[in-house]
Amino acid sequence: AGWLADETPRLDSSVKGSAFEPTSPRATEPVVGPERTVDGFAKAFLDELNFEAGVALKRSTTTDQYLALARTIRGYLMADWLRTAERRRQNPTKMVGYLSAEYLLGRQMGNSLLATDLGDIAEQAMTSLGLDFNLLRAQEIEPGLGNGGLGRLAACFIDSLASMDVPSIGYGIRYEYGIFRQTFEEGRQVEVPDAWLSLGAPWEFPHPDRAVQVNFGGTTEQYIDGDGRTRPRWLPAWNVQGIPYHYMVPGYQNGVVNTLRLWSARATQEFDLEIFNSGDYAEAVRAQTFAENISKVLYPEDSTPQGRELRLQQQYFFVACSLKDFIDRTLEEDFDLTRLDERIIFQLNDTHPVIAIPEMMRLLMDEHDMEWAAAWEVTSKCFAYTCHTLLPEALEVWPVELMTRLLPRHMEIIYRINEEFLDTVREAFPGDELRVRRMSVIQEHPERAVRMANLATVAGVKVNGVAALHSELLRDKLLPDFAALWPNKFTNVTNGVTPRRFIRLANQQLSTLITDTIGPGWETDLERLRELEPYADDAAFTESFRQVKQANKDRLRSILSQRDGIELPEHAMLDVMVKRLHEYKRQTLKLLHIVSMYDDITSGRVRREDVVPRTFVFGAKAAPGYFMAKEIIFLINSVAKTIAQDPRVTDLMAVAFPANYNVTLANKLIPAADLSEQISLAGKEASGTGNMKFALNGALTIGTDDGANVEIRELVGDENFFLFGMLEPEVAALADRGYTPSSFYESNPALKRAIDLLASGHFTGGDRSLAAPVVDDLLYKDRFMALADFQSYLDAQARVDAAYRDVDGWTRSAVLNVARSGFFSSDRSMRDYLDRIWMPKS
Ligand code: GFP
Repeated sequence: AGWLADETPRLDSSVKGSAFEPTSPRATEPVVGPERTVDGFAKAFLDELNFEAGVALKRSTTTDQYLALARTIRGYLMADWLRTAERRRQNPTKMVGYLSAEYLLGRQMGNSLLATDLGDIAEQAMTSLGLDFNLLRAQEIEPGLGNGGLGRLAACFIDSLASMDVPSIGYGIRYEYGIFRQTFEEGRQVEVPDAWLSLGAPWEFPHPDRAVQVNFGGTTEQYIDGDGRTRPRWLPAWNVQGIPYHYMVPGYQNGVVNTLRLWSARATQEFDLEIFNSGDYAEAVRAQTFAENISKVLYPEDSTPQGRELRLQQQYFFVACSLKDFIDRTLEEDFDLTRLDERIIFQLNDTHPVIAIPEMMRLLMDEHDMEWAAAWEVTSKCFAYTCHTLLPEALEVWPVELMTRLLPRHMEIIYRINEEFLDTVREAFPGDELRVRRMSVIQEHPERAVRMANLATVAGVKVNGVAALHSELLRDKLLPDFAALWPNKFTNVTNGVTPRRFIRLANQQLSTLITDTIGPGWETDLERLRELEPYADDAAFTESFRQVKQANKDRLRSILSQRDGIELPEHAMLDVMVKRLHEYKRQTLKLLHIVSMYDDITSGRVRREDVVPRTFVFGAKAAPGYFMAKEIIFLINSVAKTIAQDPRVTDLMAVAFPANYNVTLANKLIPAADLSEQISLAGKEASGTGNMKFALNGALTIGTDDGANVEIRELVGDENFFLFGMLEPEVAALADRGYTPSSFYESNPALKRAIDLLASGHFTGGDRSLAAPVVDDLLYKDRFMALADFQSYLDAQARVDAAYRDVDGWTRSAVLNVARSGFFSSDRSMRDYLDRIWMPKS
């Protein structure tokens, strides 16, 4: 009974840097998961429920059951996870570190079932216990840790990396509240906090023992080190801890499970017991609240200075945690940090994580004793930067004042990086001080600020755009000076989407049809969809294809009816526009088309029998501080309501705007769509990824020559795509000439009628003032030239109608869209990143 001897007291280990020290037990456990049978699954489920949650099946709630089901499924992934990690540790190679402030993951359960191929077993096991499998699945609140395309892209990328067995790790923030839940009150957006963690979080693994300390504020000073060298150091004023939460990222049925590591902020000090005992409870927890705010909400409103500061804190917080985490890993294997680039390439997903660059310099110099030149040598090989925008205002800048106050040591490092960089520029372009000013990492006007995109471009091995056209414009228009200096730094990687979630999970019937037709394996080799091409003319196949589409529409109708109380007509073309609400994406252009169609019908300008019935569906959230976007939402809802109440049109058109568009809803909407609206002003949408998801699910696109639309059209063929609108050079030329939207209004009767009707108050209960913000903006500003593209858009919509009437022709085009869109798999994107950026052959 040796264990009865006195126990060793627990050593008090508060967090210093990383407290994590692995112990070295003698044996490695054989890792086996639960048995892959219905009984095995049912038993594992009951174990979870009884012994983990401490609840008897008879007494359990739906939430208990959902949580136990989730934990059971993850139990099957666990062995693969441990094995993958061990394999990577045994054979360390260069890894990809994806640094992203957003991961719009979507629900985890379906994806995990798919990855483990356990869906049928799980369903039967639940049935055998008398439980409703689908009801349990429906309990999951999706982790909405992202705003839109950028965050969803990150989620697709980590899925592909796992499915391709690429050693990689995703780093980000575990926001306590993700993107807000949208509701409508009298047609206006109201934001409700997204309490996605409220029912428990079965998919995450917190590791408070691996906490990392992150410093902020204070000053810097010079000191003499042990070797008599003068060195700078940071004397921070306050700190927080970052607690890692691990998420499994399962590959598609390949036994690989990678890790997503999201950081949560905690106060370094527990609450102040003395103050608490004195009765001042608010003050006692002040430090705690302050620290925890850092990971409280996704993108706090940044229209206030406090909001902006919090956002910079978030960015530095997760990046500092992640770099420390990774460097500690490499030190575990005694790796020489001057060769760190042989172990990692950090991909900067937009400018949000760019503060990682000076942080890496600081770590190497101040904490690992490297000299500037050596630190720069390695830092400038460890990062690559992806830009996701073309809007100059979307490139982040941080005021020097704020940066100095929050991260004084980083500011010094940024100054020095800039100094050396500007020397390079002056050498390459002697006497060109204007160019120097344009390229400087520090902008002088309107306030002194750090240009994060410039910093990323200076330090990054590569800079890429996210579609061919975007990468071209990025190089030639957004960062032309940098391209002149370093032409080879610029490259393109066209975005992609994971076929696992967006075809296999979202569209099971289409998946079955595809597999029945070309055999399995296309889920990880999407170019194989080409083999469907010959079936575009096969009567049996196209008939099944149409049935699948109809089944998906029926499913959507029933979901919208239950979820939102929206009743859609049974037979109508389903015309869908889902994406963030932003003026450049031009939801207003779509609205003008709807109003124009309504006007044509109600005024008798078209014969009713000539109208192709349409159901228009919108899905979009507006940033809480974005006034115009919210006005547009209100106007869309107003038009929808008026149309629904007007018996003259209800058999011919309907507008649905289900609230709270998210990944879960996308998975139901996209497979049902006939027409995909991708109508941004040319040169403004970097890529789009929704456009790819629709094409892959057999919707035809009506779109401008913008972002990845260009590549979609090239691949699916002109005749299977409805192109409209100005080309990017035409947009630029019009802007140069001076754009006056009212001249389009004056000269185009259809446009004038639509705008007049909108302005008249017809859709807003007779109150003209309610429509005025949007209408006036269109007439007098229209920054994204909706009016200039209106006629061309209407003409294209007429072509859509004609094409839709030809049922066989339309189906053929839809099949060809699927067959020719295999290029848009995020697996292909990952290949391109590997070949062009992360591990180039040369
Ligand atoms: C942004 C860009 C899109 C692009 C994605 C991913 O997404 O054009 O496809 O990033 O690269 F704008 P959103 O924030 O617009 O959704």
